[in-house]
Amino acid sequence: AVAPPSQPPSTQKPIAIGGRSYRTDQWTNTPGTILSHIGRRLYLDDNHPLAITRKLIESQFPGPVYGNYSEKDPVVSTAQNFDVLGFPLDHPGRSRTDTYYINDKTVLRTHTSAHQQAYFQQINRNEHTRPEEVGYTVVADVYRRDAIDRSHYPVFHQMEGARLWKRPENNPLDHAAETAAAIMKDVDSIPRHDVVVDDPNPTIHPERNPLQTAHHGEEVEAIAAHLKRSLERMVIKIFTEASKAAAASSPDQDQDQEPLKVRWVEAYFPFTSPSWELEVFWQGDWLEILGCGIIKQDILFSSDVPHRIGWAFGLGLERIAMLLFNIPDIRLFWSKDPRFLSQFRAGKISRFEPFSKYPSCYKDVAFWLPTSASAADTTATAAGGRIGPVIHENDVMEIVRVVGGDLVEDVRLIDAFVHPKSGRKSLCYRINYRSLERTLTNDEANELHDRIRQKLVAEFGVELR
Ligand code: FA5
Ligand code: MG
Repeated sequence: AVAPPSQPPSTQKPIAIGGRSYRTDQWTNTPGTILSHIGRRLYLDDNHPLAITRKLIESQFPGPVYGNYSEKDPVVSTAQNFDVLGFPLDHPGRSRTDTYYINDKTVLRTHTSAHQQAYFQQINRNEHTRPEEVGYTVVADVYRRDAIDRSHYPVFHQMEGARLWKRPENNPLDHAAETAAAIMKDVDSIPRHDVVVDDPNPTIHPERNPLQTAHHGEEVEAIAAHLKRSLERMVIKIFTEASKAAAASSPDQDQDQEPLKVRWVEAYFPFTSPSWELEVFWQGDWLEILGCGIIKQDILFSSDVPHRIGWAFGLGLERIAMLLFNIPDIRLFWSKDPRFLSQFRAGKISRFEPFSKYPSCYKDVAFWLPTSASAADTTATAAGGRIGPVIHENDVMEIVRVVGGDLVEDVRLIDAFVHPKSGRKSLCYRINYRSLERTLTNDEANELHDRIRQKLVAEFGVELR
């Protein structure tokens, strides 16, 4: 199990969110700077790029089959976020270094999958009033303690989607062929596309990407086909719109745009099997757009829909919006600057024209980890890991976030070594201070940097170098 936090019991007051009060305890690690993002609901502002992106994707998952929803309240139980979905007790996602806890039983959701069970239950409740609605999309803000750079922000937005089919109630495995044939009719009704999609792996791999053999048979090939065709179609629609916008913004330039390249890769999630990720080749690199898979039957059993089978996916809205609108920095989504907001119109995909880019101000902080660090702990500090027995890289990021807020563009580990004699470990992080809206003075950056240095000493007992 995840080790309980070592800090002394918290003396914090209750936390108020959306008119409700939550007790705090030694698990609480959500700062006010994060809480202040709750309730913005950017995806509801019609002229905001996240709302435009949401609508474009929802249009690919229309009614009456799919209901399109959003979830306002980000506070969920650890049961909803983890247990129901089959996260093992030692899964790193449960750790306080990765997740914002309100208290031991309550977190800010780390993904929209926290609502899967509720939406499956809704499909069951509406079985007679809205029998065609066997799928859904849901958009929501999600929260993660993570790295700081132009594509990571502690608050971002996901869209989850799922689609279920009914199976015979008795011995569904004996009727797998019939179910598969029925599902293939739905696959055939998805409009074809002519983009070449790389999909080198078998749909099911016994070790790497197993079928849930106790519950599923050949229907899974049909469901996988439906899932993949639906998501390919959505991604192709998005990228076709993006290239149209690019062409419109520079009409006389010869479009030396590369053709769209899309590929499927095997993946792992505790709540789907088999699972896949969809990647798009964008500006020289494969970019992960979404994760998806065949829903674990145990979740359907515990969500009042035991006689159904289906797929689910989860995607990052910012990631898609950044591609669609050519938005270079994820912090911009939160900007209230009219130079940003005035560039977007409901229903229109356009190229973002950066207003002037202000200068970067790089400052390094180097420190020795506390000597209590065992000499054996010399593991290289690759990004995103535990950097000492008491410090996780995300904890360093959190100090930078709390002090520097949106004035920090990115933080990178630039040096790490172990002193050959003392065995002490030294780290150096480079912080890039840059406002999106104005030029920072060197004094301002120095002041922030000093506070970050002092906080590293006060909270982790590091020795500054
Ligand atoms: C999940 O969150 C799963 N819940 C997705 C899922 C749903 C799988 C249903 C299967 C069935 P993951 O952590 O990979 O998976 O995030 C999903 C997507 O969110 C990513 O593909 C990416 O597009 C986006 N994403 C993840 N982390 C970030 C981040 N820090 N900033 C922006 N987007 C992110
Ligand atoms: Mg992923």
